[in-house]
Amino acid sequence: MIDFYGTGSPNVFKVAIMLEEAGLEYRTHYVGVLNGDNFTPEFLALNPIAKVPVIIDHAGAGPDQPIFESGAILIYLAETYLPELLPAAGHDRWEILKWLMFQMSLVGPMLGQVNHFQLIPSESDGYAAGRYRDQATRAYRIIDDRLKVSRFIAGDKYSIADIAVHPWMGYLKRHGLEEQDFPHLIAWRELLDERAAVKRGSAAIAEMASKAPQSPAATTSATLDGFFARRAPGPQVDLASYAKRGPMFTAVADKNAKD
Ligand SMILES: N[C@@H](CCC(=O)N[C@@H](CS)C(=O)NCC(=O)O)C(=O)O
Repeated sequence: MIDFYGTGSPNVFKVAIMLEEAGLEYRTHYVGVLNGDNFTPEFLALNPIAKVPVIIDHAGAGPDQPIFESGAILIYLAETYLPELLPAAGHDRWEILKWLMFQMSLVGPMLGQVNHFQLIPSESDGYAAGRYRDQATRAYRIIDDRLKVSRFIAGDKYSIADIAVHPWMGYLKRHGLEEQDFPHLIAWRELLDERAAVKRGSAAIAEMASKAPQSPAATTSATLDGFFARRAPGPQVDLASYAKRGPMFTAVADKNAKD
């Protein structure tokens, strides 16, 4: 049995897909990151960085070694349960790890910051917002170019690199880009959307997302300052306008809303 801590977000979605691909038994624990539940002593004991996802694999690493950071979780689960998604050695392993690191270092952080700047009034910081938008566009372009010459992200086989990148690609339209300009990315995204494990993982994430505060009023400015790790109060967050772009923090629901 695996305890799986998360919320409705792309980094958590990666882990849900992987657990489903491996056919593992797991129970989900919703962590209300918008309300600071990730800063409780209990949660900090699992992850001192105060972020989801986290897993505890009672049959493997055990409760003494919770695993955090979605890339590390994917590596752990592949090596422990599904080595075809990350071979133990050789050419394919390094292709997969290179592209996984690209996702962890560029795709997640840059697209995540675009999400952040979409939450506050656009005039709050034009230079920073523009820079993140440019870097995110660069990441989307790299992925489309890669998928023009490669069936999957790391080569001709589905791997944990695909699982890491896919959940973030639901934001493309919301980030102001046109799907028709990224045809290879969209074709690959649709191929992955059809996988049974992705559908089941998506349902698990939708269930976690449904526990998030439904009304902006349920989240206070002070907790959002905490969520954004602001040292001083920042621009007022406009959750209502953000919500109008589609359901919050769920790449999956974004896509469903679009369909
Ligand atoms: N690099 C981390 C990022 C995880 C992350 O940013 N998680 C967000 C939810 S999407 C979170 O827990 N944010 C709460 C916070 O930063 O306080 C990973 O890939 O696991």
